[in-house]
Amino acid sequence: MRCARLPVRVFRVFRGEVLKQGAGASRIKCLSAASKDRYFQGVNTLSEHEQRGRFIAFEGGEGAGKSTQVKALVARLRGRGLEVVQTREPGGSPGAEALRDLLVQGDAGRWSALSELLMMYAARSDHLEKVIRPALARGAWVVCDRFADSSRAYQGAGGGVAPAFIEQVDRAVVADTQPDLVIVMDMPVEAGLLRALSRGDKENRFESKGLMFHERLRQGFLDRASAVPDRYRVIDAARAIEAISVDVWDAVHRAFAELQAGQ
Ligand code: ATM
Repeated sequence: MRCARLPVRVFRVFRGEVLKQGAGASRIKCLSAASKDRYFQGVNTLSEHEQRGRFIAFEGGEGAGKSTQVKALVARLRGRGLEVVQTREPGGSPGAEALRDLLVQGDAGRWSALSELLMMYAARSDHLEKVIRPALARGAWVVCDRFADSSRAYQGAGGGVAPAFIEQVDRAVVADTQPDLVIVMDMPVEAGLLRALSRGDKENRFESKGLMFHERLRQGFLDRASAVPDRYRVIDAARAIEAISVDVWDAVHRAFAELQAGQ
């Protein structure tokens, strides 16, 4: 349920002013029920992404080819004349990139899953404040290589942090800035790990966590996708790059009505 753009009056209300009844009423019908309730209560706490840009996240295990597909999608959206911010997690802002270095390098046991979760969300908080929310607020599309479902999968399903705690942190940090669409790139764990390890880079802390860990997180992504099917698409990533790109575009095209105009 999406609203292309709300009038300036409504945006000012979002910034903390009390709502004048009737302002932007023609658009209220395209907001979520919870947002409508808040709107009519007089204080608009609508998220910026609900009102403005579009937010797409790519998720998946190691070696699933996310980065290649992110680049291809960004190029395609830009080809439509859209402003697109390509970003990634952990990272995406200078502060979050500094945390990334701590998170992805070193021994597998360097951080507990709980410490990782808190650092991931600290990085995410900075990324949201400095990059994602400003981009969405000006109407840009944001395409992010990993987002909060990686925390659910790696620190939750893989690392054993309680899902209820993750959701509590997520509500505080991500709040309403949830992705509009999550593309889960799925492939067998062993093939993905072989691909990732063959890259031989120094960001290999998570790769070294063992097969069972990666099996659990793969299942974590799939469980999440079936729990929230309207915002998730699972794509078979064990295929040629071009075939995957076709499916990614199909998923994006179907999810956003504005892309269908003139097609
Ligand atoms: P990329 O390699 O996809 O850039 O991601 C870096 C690592 O960060 C990735 N594992 N590896 N390799 C998964 C991990 N990660 C988490 O564990 N939790 C998170 O919330 C995020 C965003 C990433």
